[in-house]
Amino acid sequence: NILLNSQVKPIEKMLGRLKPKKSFEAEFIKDFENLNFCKSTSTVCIEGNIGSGKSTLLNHFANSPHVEAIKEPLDKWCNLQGHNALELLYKDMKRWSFSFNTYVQLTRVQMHNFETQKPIRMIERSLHSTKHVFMENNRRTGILHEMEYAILDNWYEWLNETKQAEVDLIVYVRAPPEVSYQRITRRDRKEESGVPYEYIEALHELHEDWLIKQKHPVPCPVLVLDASCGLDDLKHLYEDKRPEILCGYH
Ligand code: UDP
Ligand code: D5M
Ligand code: MG
Repeated sequence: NILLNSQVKPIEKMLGRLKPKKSFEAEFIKDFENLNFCKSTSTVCIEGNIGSGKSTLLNHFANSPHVEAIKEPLDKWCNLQGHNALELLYKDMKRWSFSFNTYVQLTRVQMHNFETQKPIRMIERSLHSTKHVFMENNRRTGILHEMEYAILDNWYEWLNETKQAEVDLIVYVRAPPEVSYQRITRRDRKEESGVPYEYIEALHELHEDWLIKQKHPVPCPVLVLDASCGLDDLKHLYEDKRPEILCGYH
């Protein structure tokens, strides 16, 4: 019999609550837990600096029948009931960082919990990089007031504890800040026209602190990909690493 994901979750919850009194009940629960269809979708999260090549990687795997590819919801951030939140943020970070990051946290949780029947849910960034990279940068530079940071942090902790931001694998698309900056300049996104190099450098160091030096909690294994090469070499690299990136699926 085939169970849909939406049916498995409530059954798993119900099983968690059952206290086996008789041995056949215990056996049933063990067998049920061992069945493959109990395994829910794995979340693979693509992390990396602005312009490092995250969307390029996501697009590369988007056609796989095993992958539900979920891009960063830039459209939502750039049109929030007629307001361009991303543009406002870059114009005046001190004024808009708190509200922008509050909205980003909401949209991140929506990405983490996107319903799919496919075995891989591939998402561009996560609730964890919002905290360890962007919020951390804004905390250090004083862009976020201590109290604003505390509110966002309280949300992060609660969302994390209640398992609303689970990740099974992080793929770190790692590029030198000079390369990311060059790509940002070349792609010429209107909202990013005034982004200074120093910001990209700072975000690079924060990614390194988190995913390489592991100074902050990392929620799962990390696969590091060197994305400093050209697009053709990058595509070969993705193909070489396909089994690892897709957690064994081809
Ligand atoms: N790009 C590139 N070489 C690469 C990866 C990306 O020239 O190895 C280009 C890509 O075509 C895009 C820009 O760099 O125009 C930024 O890439 P992407 O949107 O994937 O980056 P993201 O901001 O999503 O990390
Ligand atoms: O990311 C898309 C754009 O969104 C890029 O300009 C960075 C910005 N972004 C994403 N998350 C945040 C947070 N939390 N704070 C500030 N800015 C953010 P890209 O890397 O180009 O795909
Ligand atoms: Mg992108």
